[in-house]
Order: sequence, then C-alpha cells, then structure tokens
Amino acid sequence: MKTQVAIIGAGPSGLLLGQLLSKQGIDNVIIERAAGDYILGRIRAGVLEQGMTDLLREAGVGERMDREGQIHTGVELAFNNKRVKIELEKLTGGSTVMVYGQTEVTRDLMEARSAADLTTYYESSNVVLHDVKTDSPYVTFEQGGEEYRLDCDYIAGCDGFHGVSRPTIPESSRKEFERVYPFGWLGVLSDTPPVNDELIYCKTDRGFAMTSMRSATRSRYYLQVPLTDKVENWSDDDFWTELKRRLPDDVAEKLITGPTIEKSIAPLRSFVCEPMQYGNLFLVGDAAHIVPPTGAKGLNLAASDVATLNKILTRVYKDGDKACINQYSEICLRRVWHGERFSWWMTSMLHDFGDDGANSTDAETYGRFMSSELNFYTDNEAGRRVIAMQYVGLPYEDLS
Ligand code: RFL
Ligand code: PHB
Repeated sequence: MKTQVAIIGAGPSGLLLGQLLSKQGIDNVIIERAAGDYILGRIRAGVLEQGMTDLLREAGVGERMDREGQIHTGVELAFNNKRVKIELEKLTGGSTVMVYGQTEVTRDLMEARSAADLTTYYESSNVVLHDVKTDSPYVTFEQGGEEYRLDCDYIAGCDGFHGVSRPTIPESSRKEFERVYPFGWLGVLSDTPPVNDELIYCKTDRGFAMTSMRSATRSRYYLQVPLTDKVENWSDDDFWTELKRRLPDDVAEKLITGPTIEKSIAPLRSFVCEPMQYGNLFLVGDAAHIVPPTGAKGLNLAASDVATLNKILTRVYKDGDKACINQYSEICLRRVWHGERFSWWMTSMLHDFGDDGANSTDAETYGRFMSSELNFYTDNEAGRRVIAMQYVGLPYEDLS
C-alpha cells in the first residue's frame, strides 16, 4: 500500500489532520490501535477555542457544532465564597469559546471521514514506524491476523501520550520536560441540567472543583482527589456531597443531582517533547505534549499543531517547498509552551498542593502565595484580561 501521509492514531488530532489534508487533495491513511466505538466512549475535553472552531469549519465538520454547541462569553473563578467573572468577550475585544465535547468533535470527524470514503485501519496492532529519517519511510502493522506495509512520504504521529511515534525518535535526539502533579481529577458526567450558565473553577480549602457541561441537559463536574483514590470507592452520593461542599453556597443550593453516566479519575501532568519533528516524522497533539486540564488547553493545542502541519504539507505538495517542514517544531513549540505555562499557572493557583507544594515550599506558605496571586489577578481589569486572553487562546502563527 502507498499513501502520501500515514497518520498514526484516530483521536481528534489524526482525524482532523486527515480531513484537512484530504480537502487539499493530499492522500492519507489512518492506522488506529483501538476500535472506533472505544474512542467515542472516552469523555474528555469540553471547551474549544475560536482557532479550533474555525479549523473544524475549514475541515467541513462545523455544521453540527455551530447548531448544538454553546458560545460562552465568560467563565467564573470562585474562591473564599466569592465569585469573579472573567468576561472573555469584553476583555479580549470579541473572543469567546465554544462548549462542545471532544466526543462530538470526534464523532463528526469520523462520520465525515467515512462519508468521504477515506481509509482508516481501526483495531491495528504491532504498529511500527520505519526509516523515518529517510525519504521513504513506511509503517508496518497487523490487522485481523494479516500483516500490512504502508509506504508514504511523511508520518504524522497523532497517537497520544502512550503511542509509538514519540519513542521512535532516538532518546539522544529528543528532550522531555515533565511535571507530575500530586493529585488527579475525578470527573463525572450526568444527565442533569448544568448548575450554572458558565463554567466555574473553584478553589477551596477542601481542594479544587469545577462545574462544566455538555448541553442544557447534560453536566460535567470535576473534583481534585488524591492519586491514591480509586474511582470504584466514590459512590454517586459521595461525589455529590463533596461537590456541594466545594461550590460557593449560592451555587451549591441550585445543584441538581442524579445518576452519573460516567465516572473516571485522570492524573495531571505537564509534559513537552522537543523537538516535535524527526526527519519525516511529525509529533502532533498529546503525542508531543500534555497539559493539566485546568486551562482547557489539551485539545486546543492539538488543533493548533494540526493547523501548522496542514499548512506545511499543503505547501510541500502544492509548491514543492520541502524546506518548510523544518519550521514545524519551532512554530508549534512557541504556542505549546504558552499553553503549558497557562495550564500550570491555573493549576497552581486553584489546587491544594498539601505538603507537596511547588518549588518545595511548605503547604501554608505556598497556599498564601497562590491566594495572593489569585486575588491580585482577579481584583483588577488588567489582571482579568491577562487570564481572558490566555483562556480564549493565542492566535495561530503563519509559516514564514
Ligand atoms: P488522543 O485523543 O489520545 O488520541 C490518540 C489516538 O492514538 C491511538 N493510539 C495508537 N494508534 C495506533 N498505534 C498505536 N501504537 C497507538 N497508541 C495510541 C489511541 O487509541 C487514540 O485513539 O490524542 P490527540 O488526538 O492528540 O488528542 C488530544 C486530546 O485527546 C487531549 O489533549 C485532551 O483530551 C486532553 N484532555 C483534556 N483536555 C481538555 O482540554 N479538557 C479536558 O477535560 C480533558 N480531559 C484529557 C482529559 C485527556 C485524558 N487522557 C489523555 C488520559 C481526560 C483524560 C482522561
Ligand atoms: C470539561 O468540560 O470537560 C472541561 C472544561 C474545562 C476544563 C476542563 C474540562 O478546563
């Protein structure tokens, strides 16, 4: 088999890249380890920046999002029983975010891909990338007991944090930056009306909590929990009781509870692999970087990598300019590090680090630093604008 671009992974990065490349007439094949239904069962991000919604429209998959997604003009921060509104639209001169779940984005992309009759190998095993430093890289994999070889010009490693693409780059040719946080997020999905029109990020003495949503009838809530907690030990009642304790009183009073339809614990990590390119292999999205979810940046950074790679491959195939591939890593990493810093900062300000405070500071001192930071940034418009600008996302960079 032969294609122009082999894409490893059918998460949002791989599917979106495949769709955009096809629009440019660039042939691509996706090789995915899991089954399509399994991917759609994963509940992940909920907030899309305008850069990403524009890209989805460009890929021809914006229609349902524009119909069913909710535009949010602000988010709230809550602490000390006080609620502060960050007016995203007003403070940024018109930018908003779209609340539309990653599951729905993925579903729209999968449907568009099958409607366009593009090739995807789900449930592939033993995926191996070969000769990525040469001009004739290829991928081997197994599916349904058969072995396949896919020859290509370029490989896009869109296979997430635990994929095979990043480890294909020799250790001596990459540097990894990492911070693992001493807590996780317990997330719950429930067919109950959201407690508030806007998302609320809550800092409390009992730890962080947040309220989000997927639609007018489906809510998404999170609690900071110790990494030692097991999801099966959290009953629905325990979850709702603890959430109520962490919400501001007037919000807690309005909380409508019900059976949960998904419950899981995600660890929190900041991670970057530099560079994001090795020969004709490009790392995209979670394969190259992870952020804690506090800034809602994970999926959005994946989208900006995809935008950059799409521009590069379009120029390669339309103009024959192969040199431009060397811009990929630098352009992506500038935006990635902004997202990493913002996510780390939001995480640091809003969570309880216990005795494992950042920079080896004791819990109380670190807590004071971060409370003061939160007060400083929320008490004045310039501070709130700094938060708003980053929350809506920085502009995408063009190729030179
Ligand atoms: P994905 O979504 O992980 O998709 C990677 C795909 O590659 C496949 N794969 C392989 N395929 C072939 N061969 C192999 N050897 C392979 N190994 C893996 C996988 O099966 C999968 O289908 O990465 P992608 O596309 O880069 O998308 C990134 C986003 O998914 C991610 O940034 C966000 O979801 C991060 N994230 C969150 N971001 C937010 O902004 N808000 C959130 O609330 C939020 N919650 C989360 C999250 C990430 C989580 N992970 C990764 C554990 C919650 C969780 C649990
Ligand atoms: C979500 O709705 O799942 C969500 C929203 C904002 C975040 C993280 C998760 O920062």
